[in-house]
Amino acid sequence: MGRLIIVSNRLSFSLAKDGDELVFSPSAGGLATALTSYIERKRATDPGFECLWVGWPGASVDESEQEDVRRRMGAERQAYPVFLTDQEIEAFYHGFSNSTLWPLFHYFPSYTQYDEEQFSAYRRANEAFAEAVLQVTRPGDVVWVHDYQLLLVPNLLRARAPNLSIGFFLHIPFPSFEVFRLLPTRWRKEILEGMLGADLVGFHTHDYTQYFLRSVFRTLGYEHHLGQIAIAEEVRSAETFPIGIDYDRFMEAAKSEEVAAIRARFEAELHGRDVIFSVDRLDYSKGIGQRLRGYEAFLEAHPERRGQVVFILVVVPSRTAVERYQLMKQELDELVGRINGAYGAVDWVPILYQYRTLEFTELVALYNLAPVALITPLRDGMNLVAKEYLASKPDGRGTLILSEMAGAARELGEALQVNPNHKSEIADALEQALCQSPDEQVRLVRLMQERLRRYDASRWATNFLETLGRVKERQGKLATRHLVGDVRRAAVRRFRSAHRKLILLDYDGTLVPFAPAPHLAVPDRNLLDTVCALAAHPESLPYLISGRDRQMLDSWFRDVPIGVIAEHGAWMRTAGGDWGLIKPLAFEWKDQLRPLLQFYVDRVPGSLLEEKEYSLAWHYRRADPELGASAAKELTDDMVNYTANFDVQVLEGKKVVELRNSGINKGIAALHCVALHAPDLIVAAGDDQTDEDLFRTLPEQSLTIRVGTIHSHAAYHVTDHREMRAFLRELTESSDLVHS
Ligand code: GDG
Repeated sequence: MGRLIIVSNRLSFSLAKDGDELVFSPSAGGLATALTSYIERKRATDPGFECLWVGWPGASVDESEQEDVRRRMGAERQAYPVFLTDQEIEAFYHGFSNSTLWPLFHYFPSYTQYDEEQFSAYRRANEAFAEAVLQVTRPGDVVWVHDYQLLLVPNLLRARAPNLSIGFFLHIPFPSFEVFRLLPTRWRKEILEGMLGADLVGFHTHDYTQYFLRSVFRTLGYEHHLGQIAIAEEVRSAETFPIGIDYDRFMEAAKSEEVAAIRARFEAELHGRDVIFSVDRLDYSKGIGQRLRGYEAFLEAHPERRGQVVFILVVVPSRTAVERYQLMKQELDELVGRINGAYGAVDWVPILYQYRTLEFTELVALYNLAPVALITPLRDGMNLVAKEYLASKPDGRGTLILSEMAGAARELGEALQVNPNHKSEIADALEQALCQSPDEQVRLVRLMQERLRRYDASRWATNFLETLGRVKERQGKLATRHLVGDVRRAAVRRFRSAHRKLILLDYDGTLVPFAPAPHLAVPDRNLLDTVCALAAHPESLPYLISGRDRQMLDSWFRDVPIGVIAEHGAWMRTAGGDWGLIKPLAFEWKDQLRPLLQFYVDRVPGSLLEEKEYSLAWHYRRADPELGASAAKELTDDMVNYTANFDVQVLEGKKVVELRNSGINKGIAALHCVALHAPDLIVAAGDDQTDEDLFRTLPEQSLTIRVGTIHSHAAYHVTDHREMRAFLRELTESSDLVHS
């Protein structure tokens, strides 16, 4: 592999001025630590591994000094700077990133600003990052972009370097569509398109991935199949990769003498009191106020615990330039003062509050000594503090109280999980934690530790990058060849030299163009002649394989010697034979779901309900395009939920949403035909998702043709139905070209 180019807003270090000297100091934070531990391990085990980190150095640099900084960063830190002015940082970072995206994605819509100027600044800053990446990338490099400050970067890169391997990871939650849609439509589209410029988009939890896929569908109309999104000419992927920590680093530090000494120093001040510990950046998403009220409720409900416990509350200064954060600091100071004033005594302060950054060893010492960690964010992408607490317990003793709103809650099921908004739940959990037996503590902590040890930060990065490699490979496989020139002549030759030929042809979009209503797509003379010629060709067995009902197909092709598969593979008849069901099917579900579809017919003028024996289809070809498209997305979304308990699947086709029994599809029907006729060559053609089932199922050496798009499981593509018909005619015509 080429080099790994990491792109994030902040680098793994910050630049600061020490007098006239520029100095580098390490910057904390989950992203930087996780990636640094991956890079270090990789460098130690793979001598060929090369990595370059592109990002903002954390301070504005005078133009006169930029060249020098760039050179030093390259030589000393394998990093490449993106220089931003103070004004740019204000509008891009404090502005759109932290006053729009951060609050909204953490479910604080009332704190969200909608400022067009800031969005423009965000776009410009993203362009600057993309430009910097393009300056340093070489062919074969892999680019991995991180987090909410750089959502537009993947697509900006894609536009300029179409073949680049690009990954994107979001470290904060992706909100549900109801919240995401609060962004103006244009921003929403640009953001999703921005992210989809990446070949692989990663999230911490399955929910975030699903919310993203749903927002993509509802906003841009791209469907997905198990997280794979087919957009015009490409397939992108969205998957879940929960971030881990550098487990060994915490475990080793916790066992070190240095940490033991700090711990002893702290303990001497605590007089044997039970410590409840928390550490967060000062942020409204962390629920610090609610947590303190929960602690207050605990002291109120358990007077016997007063004087016996102490809450060490560490709050790390953050985003101090944003007004909302300054306000929060005041509120927090007041709340701590009030609780300490109300419950404290001459020899006991209930909350030991520190507003500062801790040294790493101090942090581990506190994790290690605290019998209880109270980690209760209102929302958190993952939350590494919860994981670090567990990794700092060599003896397995301790209890983690964790908010169910943190991404980490998905992996840490053995923790005491609480709703962070509910103070009595926090109070009860505190009491429960203090009563938990040592054996039970060890049992639960060991289970979680084992998971954290195996799935650590390095493993997280490795998984992501390996998946990105696979996505790229799969894209290569899905690129089809245009059925023209030599490729086409070779295909015709294969057809002519085969003995028994099965030909499976989709109808709408493949042999005829789409008509305003289903019954209007009547086959013309030219098509009927083409099909008859195929049927007359020696040892050729043409079949229509369509989602349409059998009556309509019969009425059009009654006099043509051709087999027909109807309703996506529910029914089948051979040429001149009788109809039979491919497998027994139920249809009672239709009565229950029909009224829901009817509701959409009433709501969207011009749309109509088509009823077939084993399926229901809502067509909106004649409806207002925008209303139709947005209602179709809503309907599909609704139906996926409604049909969870039925044996029914929901399919979005071209201007149609269709419900049909699961377990039938064109692929399964095709296998029946193959078993029946034992052909030595299969030709199959189709134009939409339902035909992909067919292409996926047929043997690899089949001659499969997708109409209209180049990314498909088919081997070849043609542009439209005309090109398709011309190819079919060529199969049966005698032409010297073919034999040449
Ligand atoms: C984003 C997402 C997601 C904190 N105080 C001190 C200190 N820290 C370190 C901790 C931990 C990290 O900072 C904070 O962890 P978070 O999980 O909150 O990570 P962030 O980078 O802030 O946030 C978050 C994360 O990305 C990773 O994807 O989990 O949900 O918001 O590592 O140890 N370290 C030291 N002193 C401190 O005072 N030394």
